[in-house]
Parts: sequence; structure tokens; C-alpha cells
Amino acid sequence: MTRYTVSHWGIYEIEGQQLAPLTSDPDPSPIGLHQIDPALDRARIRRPAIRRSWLEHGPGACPELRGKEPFVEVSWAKAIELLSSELKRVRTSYGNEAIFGGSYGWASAGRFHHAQSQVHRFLNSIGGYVRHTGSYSLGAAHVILPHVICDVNTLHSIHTTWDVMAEHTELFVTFGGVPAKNAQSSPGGAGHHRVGPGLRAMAEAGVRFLNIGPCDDNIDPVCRAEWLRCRPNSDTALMLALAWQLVRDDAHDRDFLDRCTTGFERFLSYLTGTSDGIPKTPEWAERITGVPAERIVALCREMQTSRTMLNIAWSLQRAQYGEQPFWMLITLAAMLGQVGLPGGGFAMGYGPMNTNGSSHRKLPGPTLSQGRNPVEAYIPCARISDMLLNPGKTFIHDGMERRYPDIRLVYWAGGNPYHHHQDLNRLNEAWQKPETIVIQDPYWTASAKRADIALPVSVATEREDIGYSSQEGFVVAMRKMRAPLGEARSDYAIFSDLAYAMGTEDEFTEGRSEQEWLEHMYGEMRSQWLKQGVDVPEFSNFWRDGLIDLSATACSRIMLEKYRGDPTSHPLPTPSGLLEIFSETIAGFGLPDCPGHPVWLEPDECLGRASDKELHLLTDQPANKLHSQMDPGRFSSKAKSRGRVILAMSPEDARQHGLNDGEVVELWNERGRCLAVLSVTDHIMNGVVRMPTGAWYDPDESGRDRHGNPNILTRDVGTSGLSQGCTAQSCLVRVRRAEDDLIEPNPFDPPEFSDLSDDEPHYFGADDRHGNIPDSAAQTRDS
Ligand SMILES: Nc1nc2c(c(=O)[nH]1)N[C@H]1C(S)=C(S)[C@@H](COP(=O)(O)OP(=O)(O)OC[C@H]3O[C@@H](n4cnc5c(=O)[nH]c(N)nc54)[C@H](O)[C@@H]3O)O[C@H]1N2
Ligand SMILES: Nc1nc2c(c(=O)[nH]1)N[C@H]1C(S)=C(S)[C@@H](COP(=O)(O)OP(=O)(O)OC[C@H]3O[C@@H](n4cnc5c(=O)[nH]c(N)nc54)[C@H](O)[C@@H]3O)O[C@H]1N2
Ligand SMILES: [Mo]
Repeated sequence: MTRYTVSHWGIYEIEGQQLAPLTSDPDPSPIGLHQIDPALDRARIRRPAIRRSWLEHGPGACPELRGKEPFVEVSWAKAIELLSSELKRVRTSYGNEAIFGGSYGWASAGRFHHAQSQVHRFLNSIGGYVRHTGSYSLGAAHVILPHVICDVNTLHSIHTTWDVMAEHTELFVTFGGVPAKNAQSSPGGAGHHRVGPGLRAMAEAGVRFLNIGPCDDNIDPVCRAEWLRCRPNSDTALMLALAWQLVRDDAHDRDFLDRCTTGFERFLSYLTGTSDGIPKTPEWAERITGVPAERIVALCREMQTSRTMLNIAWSLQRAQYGEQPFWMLITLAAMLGQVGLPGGGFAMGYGPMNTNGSSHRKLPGPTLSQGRNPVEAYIPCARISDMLLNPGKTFIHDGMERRYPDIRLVYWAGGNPYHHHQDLNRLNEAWQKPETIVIQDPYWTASAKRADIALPVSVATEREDIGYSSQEGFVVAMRKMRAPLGEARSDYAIFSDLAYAMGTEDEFTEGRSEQEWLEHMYGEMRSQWLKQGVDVPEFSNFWRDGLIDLSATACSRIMLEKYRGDPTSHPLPTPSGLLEIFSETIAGFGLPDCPGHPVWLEPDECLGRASDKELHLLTDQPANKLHSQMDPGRFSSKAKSRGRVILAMSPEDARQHGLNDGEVVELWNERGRCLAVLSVTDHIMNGVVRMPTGAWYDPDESGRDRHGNPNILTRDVGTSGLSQGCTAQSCLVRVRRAEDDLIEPNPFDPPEFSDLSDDEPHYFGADDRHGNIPDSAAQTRDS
């Protein structure tokens, strides 16, 4: 029998100590093959480790030394004892509202060893924690879309399938390409990779592609897409002008707007300028976007006369006022009137991940229950620095006023804030506020190096699990390939010991071993599926066979087809039951940065406001890895030059800056500085530079990042008072030749370790100051 493992990049067959792509995958991702690259092992955490000052002097000692002083390696028994007594101290002194356990991040695939479920379940068992809402991926979309159409996850699950587009779409207009690099992954594990084959089938069927945005290498060349250069963050203005032209041509679909939407008239008075004195004409948009007015008029006519699918990348809403491009895309599609027709309408979007456009049914997967969290305080996930820096301060989110809690202890398992968060120098400041920071991760990431307590976790290929990702079409028995490295243990084993020490073991484990949990979770899933008419084998057969292929239950789909046919019988979950072009709810919030209908708002940092030599920095998802994961590996290093990240710049900008291809450059703005290696390319428009995310943060003495982590430059403000999402894509920088001190980056070495000398004071935890560590059951409970 074939044995399998799953990563976010796909399903892989285990062949001895090697991996091979799933035989039936038409377009497998190479990334997942490199999960077992021995080069990764050098960056693994091997033993529990405590920051020296914390160990010597207790919680809160010398927070400015986080990331700068050695760790002391300790036994698991000691680590569990110290951590459990610290959790008790914080809980008793400040309550569970002082524990931040949002723990944002992708961790690894596998439904049981899902780090977020594990950490949340554990923290709930001890009385709860401050959580986060939303995501970095779709911060603005999560909040705006339920007001306008429906929640993001539901919307993604009803996307028109690829086969329908190949048959019916004539014109595919995309804002931000359809990057195959991004479609390699799905959270929880891609099944068959369908974006490459989907695009190829459309190209073969003669679909015409138009790619709007700052670069043109983000769509498969087979599409032979026309590239319309459009300034970053200005897409909403272009869409508004297309809408204006539709009205001017009297080509907007009045019947669809009347039957299926609400609020068009209010929007119309903005569009024509009645409400604000500015008609949103093609000439108006040309000044903002750089797209010639005649081309906007021509494009509008092409869209009217073709079966048109409008697509958008998620990056467009990771920008200041990021709600607007998504809301405006839906509005434009509604005015074109092709929503619900085969191959027409809109998508959000094809490309960011593998799942959208899947023909598989949405079925609930096996899940580890997280229990109940009695703590009400939360933050939108990208407000982490704000929260730590401003305890007690109020903020607005989705129309409600909230207050930042006063956090004393941060517990992170399965995420890397020093990868994902903006303005790392501001995070450095915020990171000094808590008394204790725990990072539970397989690797010495920049976050782990800045922890007080770093706990080593096993990776997916070192455990057994169940792989499942909704609409990916497979349930997979994930098999262990090797023993955990060093003293690494699963998140479950670690939390089981902690729960034992906290007196909540029964609640956390329910008496089940890891294998018993797999069987239990599978059994629950199986009985739910049976009720929906999907019959899968019992656990032992599934475990023996290794794979369940759900292809037989798949079928084609047209987004909102039934809604279009009869919106009264198939209402949307909005207040009006209709698609909301004007939202009374949002208007009622009275937010200047997100009014009641889509509008053009100019971000603080964009080309429209750039001074001489300032460039708009885009920070794309990295092609050769997922975020910061596996950056120490050989595959990731292939996408770098001499160990540094590559910065793309147009030939004209390189000439104006006097820079040459291949040289080391410094990017800087008032927030920070980093190095990169320049690549001069025709695929990016003038005024824009681009570098991928994911390089492990590696600052030198002066704070300049040597490796190329763009979040040292990006700005940490929310999308708007509505959603408070991440705005990484609204960022201006300057670039110059780096002439000084080109020390090689060194991001992957573990931190320094030291022993504690006997004459130094030792902190043994709040319950047991200066006593001996009691012998907990910690060491023996792994298997
Ligand atoms: N400038 C800029 N910044 C961005 C973005 C951008 O476009 N531009 N994009 C944003 C987006 S969309 C996202 S989603 C975020 C991603 O941000 P993250 O999800 O935080 O990034 P990852 O590198 O995937 O971090 C996952 C961590 O989990 C660890 N891990 C893996 N398996 C396990 C496990 O089993 N248990 C535990 N405990 N840990 C495990 C990995 O080693 C890694 O350190 O970044 C955001 N940041
Ligand atoms: N290989 C790989 N794939 C991934 C990930 C990864 O880390 N690695 N991460 C996954 C995750 S968590 C997410 S959320 C998705 C994110 O998916 P996206 O957010 O869609 O991905 P990005 O690569 O940030 O951006 C997509 C394209 O939009 C362009 N773009 C940026 N700003 C603008 C703009 O203002 N206007 C226009 N028109 N175009 C713009 C970018 O240059 C890029 O070519 O990707 C997922 N897929
Ligand atoms: Mo994301």
C-alpha cells in the first residue's frame, strides 16, 4: 500500500525516505518535495530553551534583551514546570484577559496536529485567552463582504468552476494576474492542482485575457494576456471609470440592478459626481491610474459585448482602504449584469490559492474541538503591535468600539509574527511589553529567537495525522516518516503535559492518545458525511488504504446562478437579502475611511503621493516557499542571489537610479532599512519595485536587515476603521546602492546558548521560588 503525507502544497507519496508527487496530480508543486531537505535541520529547535535573564530573574526581566542574549537549554520537565507556574501566576494576578493566544499563522497541514486548534483548546481549558479575528490574507474582505454579499468562505466555496469558464467565458479581466506560484497551496493541503490546467484549457478554448496591474509575470504566458499597466492601489479608480462609461453608454443592466441589488441610485450620484462634484470619468481615472482614457473606454465596450469574468487578487485588499477594490469589483460586475450567468460575473479570486474554482463539494472536515473561550476581548489579527503598545486604548472594528486588553503573556504556536507583521521596528518595541513570550515552533525563526521560552515541535513528516482541506477532494492518512528531531514533540504532547500541570488534563485530552484522537475525529466526520449522502470507509480501512478520493461527488458550478434566477427564493445573507451596492449598516457606522458605498480614497503611501525617487514597494507571496516556512532550505535559496532576496525594478527606474542588475541595494524609508539584490526586468512598471516576503529577519547592529525581509519597511496601520486589516501593499521606499559593510546574512543559525553558573540566582517559577523543580510527569507522556 502506498503511504502518504500532506503539506499545504499538496499530497505526496512516501517512497522510503523520499517523497514523490501524488501520481494523479496533473500539476504538482515542487515545494512540498523539499519538506525533508536535510538543510532545514540546522535551524531546528532541539531542546526546550529559556532566555537567560528570564531564567535568572523571572518574568519581565530585561525585555530589551529579547533576541540579543543567550538561551539556556532545559529539560522538558523543567520547561513545563516553569511555564505552567507562569501561566498560573499571570492568571491569578491579572486574569485570562492578560494572555494573548491569538497565535495567527499557517503552521502545517494535518487536521489533528493543527497548531491553532491545539493552542486554543489548551488555553480554553485553563480559562480562555484573548483571541484574534480575521486574517492577514483577507483582513478587509472578512469584514466588508458579509455586509455586501456573504462571508468570504462561503463566497469562495461557490465560485464558478474552471470547466464552465473554459466553455463560456470570452473575456477574462484580472486585477493582479492569476499567479501560478500562489495557486500551489491551499490551507490544509492542495489536492489536484487545477489552476495551471484550468488556465491552459481556457487559453486553448480561445478565451481572451487582460491583466491589469503593476506587473505582467503573474499570469501563465500560455494565456497571452494583454498587460494594462495600472499603478498599485489605484484599481478602484479604474473600476469606477469603467462603471461611469457603462452608464454613459447606457449599457448598465437595469434589470439585474433592480432585481438583484440595492442602493445603486445612491452610488450613481457619487459616480456621476452629483454628490461630490467629481464625475468618475476615464480622464479622471487616467490621472490616478496611468491607464489611458481611450483604453478605459475601449475596455468598457469589450466588456459589454463579451461574456466577461472579472477576477481580483487578494493583495489588492491588503492595502489602505482595501475594502474598496473588492466592493467595487462586485458593483462593476453587477452593473455589467452577468453575475449568475455561465462564465460571467466576478471572482475573488482565481489564483491566490488552489481551491477557488474547484468542483468539489464543501464538506466539513475532521476537526479538533477548541472548546469554549469565556474571554470576550479580541483584536483584528493585524493589530498586534497596537494592542501591546496601547493597553486600554479604544479602537473601532466593524462598527463597534472595543478596548485593547493589557497583555502580560503571549503564547504563539504555529505562526511567525516576525514574518507576517508589518513595521518590524514597531513590533520590536511592542515585543518588549509582555512579561513572558512563548514560541512553540519546529524552527529557530526570528520570533523564536525573540522568545523567553522556546519549545521544540515536531514537523508533519514526524507525526501521524489526517489530511483534509475543504473542496480539495481527498482525505489522506498522513504517515510518519521519521522520529522527531532532537527532543521535539507534537503540540498535543506538549499541551497534554501543560494541562496535566495545570490540572486540566482530563478536559484537554479527554483520555485519548494521538491515534485515538485520529480515529475519533474521523468517526465524527464520517457520520456527518453520511447524513449528507457521502459514504466513506470505516477508519481501519481508510488507514490501511491511505487515501479517499472524493472525485465522484464533484460537479460543475455557476456562482449565484440560482440567486440570479430568483433572488427572493434564494436571498443573500445581507440585511436586504440582496447584493448591497449601498449598505445602510456601513453608512450607519459613520466612518470617513469606509462610507456606505464603494469610493475612491487615495492611500497615504502610493505613487500619487510619492515624491521624487520614491517607489511603490509590492511584497508578493514568495514563489519557492510558503511565507517564511522552509526558508533555510535549498529550494528557497534558489530564488535568492548570494543569500539575499531579489528586488525587481524596471530598466527605466534602474537607469534613473544609476543601478545595475545584480548589485546589492539598500531599500529604506522612515521606518527601516534592508538589503536586497537588484534584478532589472521588463515585467514591472516604472515607479514600482517588488520583493517577495518570507526571508527570515536578520538585522545587523544598526537594525538594517541584511537578508531582505520587506516588513522592516511596510507600514502598520489598519485598512480602515471598518476592518483594521493589514496594509502591507501600501508602502513607499527609496532605493540606493549599498556601498558599506556588506556582511553576509546569517539568519538560520540557532541563537547562542549558555549554561547557568551556580552562583547566579535562578528563577524556578512563581509557585516554587528558589526551591527544587518538582518531578512532573512531563518527560514520559510523549507516545
Ligand atoms: N509584507 C507582507 N507581509 C505579509 C503578507 C504580504 O503580502 N506582504 N502576507 C500576509 C499573509 S497573507 C499571511 S497569511 C501571513 C503568513 O504568516 P504566518 O502564517 O505567520 O507565516 P508562516 O511562515 O507560515 O508561519 C508558520 C509558522 O508555523 C511553524 N510551524 C509549522 N508546523 C508547525 C506545527 O506543527 N506546530 C507549530 N507549533 N508550529 C508549526 C512554522 O515553522 C512557521 O514558523 O503573512 C502576512 N505578511
Ligand atoms: N508560493 C506561495 N503561494 C502562496 C503563498 C506563499 O507564501 N507562497 N501564500 C498564500 C497566502 S497565505 C495567500 S493569502 C495568498 C495571497 O494571494 P495574493 O494576495 O493574491 O498574492 P500576492 O502574491 O501578494 O499578489 C498577487 C499579485 O497581485 C499583484 N498586486 C499587488 N498589489 C497590486 C495592486 O494594487 N493592483 C494590482 N492590480 N495588482 C497588485 C502582485 O504584484 C502579485 O503579482 O497566496 C497564497 N499562496
Ligand atoms: Mo495569507
